[in-house]
Order: sequence, then C-alpha cells, then structure tokens
Amino acid sequence: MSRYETAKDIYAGYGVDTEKAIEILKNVTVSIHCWQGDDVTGFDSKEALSGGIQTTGNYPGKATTPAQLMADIDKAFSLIPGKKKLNLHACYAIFEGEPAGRDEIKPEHFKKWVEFAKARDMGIDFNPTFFSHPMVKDNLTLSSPDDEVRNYWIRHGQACIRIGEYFAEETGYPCVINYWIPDGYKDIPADRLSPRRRFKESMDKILSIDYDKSKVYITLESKVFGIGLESYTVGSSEFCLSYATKKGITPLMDNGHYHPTELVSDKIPSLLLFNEKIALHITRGVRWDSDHVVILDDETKEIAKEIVRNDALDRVFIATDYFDASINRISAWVTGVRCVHKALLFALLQPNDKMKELQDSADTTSLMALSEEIKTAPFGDIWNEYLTRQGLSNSYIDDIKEYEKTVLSLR
Ligand code: RNT
Ligand code: ZN
Repeated sequence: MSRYETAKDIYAGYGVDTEKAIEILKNVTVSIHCWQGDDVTGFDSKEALSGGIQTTGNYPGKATTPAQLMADIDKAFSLIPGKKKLNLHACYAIFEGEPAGRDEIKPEHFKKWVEFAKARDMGIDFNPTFFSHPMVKDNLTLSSPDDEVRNYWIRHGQACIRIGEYFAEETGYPCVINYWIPDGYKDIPADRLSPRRRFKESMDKILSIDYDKSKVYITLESKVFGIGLESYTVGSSEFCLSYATKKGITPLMDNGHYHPTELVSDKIPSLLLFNEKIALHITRGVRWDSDHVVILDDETKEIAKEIVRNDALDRVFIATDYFDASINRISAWVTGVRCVHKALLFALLQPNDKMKELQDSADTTSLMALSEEIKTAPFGDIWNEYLTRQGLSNSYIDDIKEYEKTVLSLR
C-alpha cells in the first residue's frame, strides 16, 4: 500500500474523506500579488516606496522590467499548485509610448498583462496605487483637504474601475478591485472626523460611475497604522467595515492590519454573517505589519479553518500580500502561496462536523483531545499526493537555485 493509501485510511478512521479534500482544494483560486517580484516598485514612477509600507533587504536579482517580472511570475507559478489569479497594482502599467498620469491610465496600458494572463487562462485582480507618487500630499490622497489632490486620486480610483472591467471582459474572470489608501498622521491629529468624511465622499464619487457588478467586485481594505503614520489611520477598521456594509461593497481584511493580539480568523465568521462575499490579504506580521512571507503557522491554519468549516470557499476572495526583499523572491512567492494551500488542505482534513458536535454537546474535553490527536495524522502524505497530482513535488528549492544561477544572477 502506498503512503497515500495508508494515510487515506487513517483519515477515513476520523470520518475524513481525503479524496474530497484534494478535489475541493484543486478548484480554490488564490490571487497572487505581483509585487513580491520587485519589492512593490512598479514601472510607472521613480518615486521611492511610500505610504507607510516598507520592504527590507537587497537580495540580488530583483525584476526591473515587465519582461523580467513576467518571467519570474511564470517561474514562481510553475511551482505553485492550484488555480491562480494574478493580482496587479496600477503602478505596474506598461507604457509603450507617452506615459500617462495615474489619473489618466487606460486599459491599453495593461494590454501586455492581459495578453500574459489570457495565454495562461488566468483572471486578473487589481489595486489602485495611492502611494509612491508626487501627488500624495502630506501623506494624504482621497482624504486630503486639498481639492486638487483629492480630485486627482478620485480620477485614479475611477480609471481603475474601467481597467478592472477590461480585465474581466478580456479574461472572462471577474476582477476584484481593492481600494487601500495609506492616509494618516504620524502624531495626534486635531480633527479625526474631517479626513474620514473626505475619504467617504471621495469613495462615493469613485463608486458613482457605472460598472458591471457581476464582473467587478470592489473591496475596501482597512488598516491600523503605517510607518511614520502611527497615530491615526483614516481608513480604520470601523470606517472600512461601516462603509463597505452601507455601500454593498466587499470588506477586505489584511491580517497584518490589526493589533497583534487581534485575530482575523475570529473576525471571518462575523463578516460572513453580514456580507455575501469577503476578501482577505494573507500575510505574516512579525511584531508589527512586517509583511513577512506566509508560512504554515497557527493563524494561517486558523484562517483557513474558518473559511473551510463555514463552507465559505466560494465566498472568500483569497489573496496573498507580503514582500520580502531579503531572500530569493521566487522562493518567497512559492513558499508563501504553497503555505496558503497547505493551510487550506489542513483545514479540509479536520473532522469538522465531529468537532462541532463535541462543542454543542459541551464535551470540550473530547474536543481538545481530538484536536490535538488529529494534528499528528499523516498530513504530509496527503499534501504530497495533492502535489503529485498536479505534477509537482514537495521540494522546490533546487529548481529555484538553478533559476537564480541561470537567470537572476545575470541581471
Ligand atoms: C498595505 C496594504 C496593501 C499593500 C499593497 C501593496 O499595508 O496591505 O494591501 O500591501 O497594496
Ligand atoms: Zn494588504
């Protein structure tokens, strides 16, 4: 009997069907962020990274052209299982002639990305870029008191909806457009209300344009603080949740965007009760929103459990969002996204119904014992089987080192 067959029997003993788990996971789409490949630099501006986010490290071989980034994405995606979507930021526009301002970007500036995605039968998700740009004034964009600044970013937000529609029409997959603004203050503000009111009004203007809601899903991402913006964040959790609920758009939670003892896993069921869809940025904060590469840690597993055991795989837009410049960037991509899949598989292999029953019958003794017992079931054998069926293996580092030697080190 193969290791998989033995493991399958062991799981069956717990009432868990490993075939079903593998089948379900095969069809889960993870939207993979393009910005791990070049440390959130993009192609449209010479400005340094701003907005209170930071990449640290200077591992050699970073992509600096669209062709390089596409080649690196191909390499990374070839080592990642499951269905993939490409998650782009507006700053990754590719200008062939005259560059356009962010308030004037058009579908044609993303034609190359569409060709890239179509050739790989992938959808594209999108993010307006409200940072690393001279029109960010005093760390403010959509909430700026300056009309010119605010209107510039409103036009950017609207331009991105048109581009998102274009992605959906061309690829045949709906496009998730995520709005996140870095706006905030380093020190204690005198007025916390007005910036939020302006943000609200700006978002209203962006969303006032017509768009096809079956093709474009708008999400709004909240945050607690950024570097240099420690005291006040305009797009706080309460603001974004309330706004999303009121406007019927989708809330997005990034698990780096809460106080360290707050857990996104615990927030998921509440949001599922009040929203048709919810969206996630899966990341790993170490002591703060550091955007370390996702690994198979407890919170990633717990997030996956909340999605799986609440039957919400088709209601949660799962995306990754991290950026590590201190290690091989291809490996960062592959390790992080593989760990999202691992966490989902782990969740799919829990005796979830049995555990709920134990909770409802108040047998918390058995619940704890079973939860711990199942942790040492042969998960690795199921994971290997899942990979094998997709033509992959558990070990990928040699492949990446070879790419580093033959491609990255020559840049
Ligand atoms: C920043 C947010 C945001 C960005 C990307 C690049 O804290 O998490 O999602 O990471 O848009
Ligand atoms: Zn994020």
